[in-house]
Amino acid sequence: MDALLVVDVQNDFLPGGALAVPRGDRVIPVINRIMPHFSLVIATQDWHPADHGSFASNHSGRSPGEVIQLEGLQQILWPDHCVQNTPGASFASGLDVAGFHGVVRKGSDPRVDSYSGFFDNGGTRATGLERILRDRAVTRVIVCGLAQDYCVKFTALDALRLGFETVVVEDGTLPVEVSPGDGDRALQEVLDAGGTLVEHGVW
Ligand code: VGL
Ligand code: ZN
Repeated sequence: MDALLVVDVQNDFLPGGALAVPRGDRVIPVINRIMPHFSLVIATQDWHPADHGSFASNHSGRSPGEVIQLEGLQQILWPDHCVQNTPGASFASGLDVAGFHGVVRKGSDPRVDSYSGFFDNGGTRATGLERILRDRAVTRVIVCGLAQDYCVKFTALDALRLGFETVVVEDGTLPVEVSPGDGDRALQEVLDAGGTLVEHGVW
């Protein structure tokens, strides 16, 4: 059984958004095209409280891009983004949300970030995504969405660690690239961990 994981295709990650992925909107038609080929489609949604510890604005004198220690973990500071119940946190208009069978929200704990759709960055608190997949006897996950070098990468790496066959749709994901090359490095990390890459045309 396959599941399509649609990672964080939210307004704040699109051009014009608070944490924009360059050309991020281009993944939308790709994802809409492949969605009907999956009998299980789960979306993740970055869903932060306004006082989230990953926001530079919550640390006086700090700017986005700086790295701090947050509850013992290295944390890149971001602009405020995907604040719960704001338009920036909504799924992209144009994304076929009617094709989703479930939504998993993450990043709600102000003390820890959550890039992966499975666990917080401390690796301790589960989001419930694994449970959904196990209950449906999923053995393979197909991962697409934003951003390739953060939430897509860590979702794919956790899926591999959990024993799911893991495929990233290369043209269904784009990177934010705080540093140039982060996107390609992220894909290489997924390959090195045993994942595979495909183009959406295979569906
Ligand atoms: C993401 C940075 C901060 C992502 C979420 O969805 O890739 N990146 N929060
Ligand atoms: Zn976030």
